[in-house]
Amino acid sequence: MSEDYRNMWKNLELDLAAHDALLEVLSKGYQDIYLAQKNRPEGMKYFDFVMSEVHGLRIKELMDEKAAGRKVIGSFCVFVPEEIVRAADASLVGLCAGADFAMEEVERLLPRNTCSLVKSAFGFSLAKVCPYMECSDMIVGENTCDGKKKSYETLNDLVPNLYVMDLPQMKSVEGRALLKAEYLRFKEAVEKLTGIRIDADRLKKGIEIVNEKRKAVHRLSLLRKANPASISGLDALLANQVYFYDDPARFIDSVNKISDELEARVEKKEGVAPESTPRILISGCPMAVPNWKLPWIIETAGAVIVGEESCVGERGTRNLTDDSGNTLEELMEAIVDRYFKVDCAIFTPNPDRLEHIVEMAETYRADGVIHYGLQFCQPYLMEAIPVEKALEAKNIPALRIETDYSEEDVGQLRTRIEAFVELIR
Ligand code: BJ8
Repeated sequence: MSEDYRNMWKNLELDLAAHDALLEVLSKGYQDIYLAQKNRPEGMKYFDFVMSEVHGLRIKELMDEKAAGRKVIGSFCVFVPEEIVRAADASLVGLCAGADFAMEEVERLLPRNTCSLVKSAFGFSLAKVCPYMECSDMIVGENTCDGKKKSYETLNDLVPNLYVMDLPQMKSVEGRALLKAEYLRFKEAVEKLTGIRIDADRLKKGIEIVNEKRKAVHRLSLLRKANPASISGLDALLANQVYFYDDPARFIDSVNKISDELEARVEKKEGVAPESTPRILISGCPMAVPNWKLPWIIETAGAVIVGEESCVGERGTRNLTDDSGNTLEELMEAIVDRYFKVDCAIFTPNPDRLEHIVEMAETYRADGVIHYGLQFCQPYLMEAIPVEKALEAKNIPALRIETDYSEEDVGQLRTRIEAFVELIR
């Protein structure tokens, strides 16, 4: 690791020893899970590089942007409108974390029965190991599930630059009005932070950047309809994870390059697994880096993942924002319309999600759906039951998994998943 990076981490006040330990685990996990795969597209080399530099080069780029007067905003949820952030020449980075860290300290602040995603973000903050968190000029929390909502009261003491967004829980007229009011308040907060007034031209540009990112991942996703599958679910998940960190222009270019390669593979009927391989759709809670446990088990149990109904996946990127408006008001309305369609399980009722899961299973020709719920995540665990029923009604086999970030249940999960894969084979 270069001395420059160590100095950069020191300046960000990271705990260098703990950070070294994290990087070691990350690199080992990446080698064992990602680099052990066979038949990977050449284009994945870019994502391997991104991962090898995820706390290095990318942080340096963000620090350079900050030195040039631009701001970095961190977020935990796909409801934070990136269009508004980009309109103010700022960068949005995802802060959700996918590994247990400093759990003893975390459990002094949060009940043990809090979901891993929330605990992990606290662990990364308490242990001072996340350079994204430390370099963020503003961190946006949001009132979604109870775990997040209440934990931000405590996070407020650890992160002085926390901004909390109030989100609706129902898709009603009042719910939409709340979302609009909150997005207008967020726009003002971003303007204050950056010193940039967001006008229609800037917002149009912001929408264009984010739509291009979405279009690139849509192109990659649609290529996954083909049989044999041209890319593994692990690799496609990685692209979806990198979506939250990378420089937008470089990300779009890299995803399009890999899609060119996949197109050629599809034409030649070349795949990462034989045509007879059972195809799985994953649905449920988001999977942040380096939470690769479940996809790794599925794909080493003889199946291939062909889609992710998740915020780190299609739920997060499904719709484009209409950029045809010419006034600030019209463009803000379009942003509200776009995000109001996100079918997170914190909404009640949430019938759109059930429809989308069935639609995705059909589009990607999945033989079965594995629903992934994090332990103690009430919204997704509760919704797993109607999801299973909706799939049953369409004769699509489903398996409900409840897990966390630990390694303890790997054997048990493997047994259940192997049995499911045999069933749908
Ligand atoms: S839009 S899914 S990113 S809230 S796993 S913390 S729900 S207890 S992450 Fe999410 Fe936004 Fe919704 Fe998406 Fe709570 Fe469940 Fe934990 Fe969760």
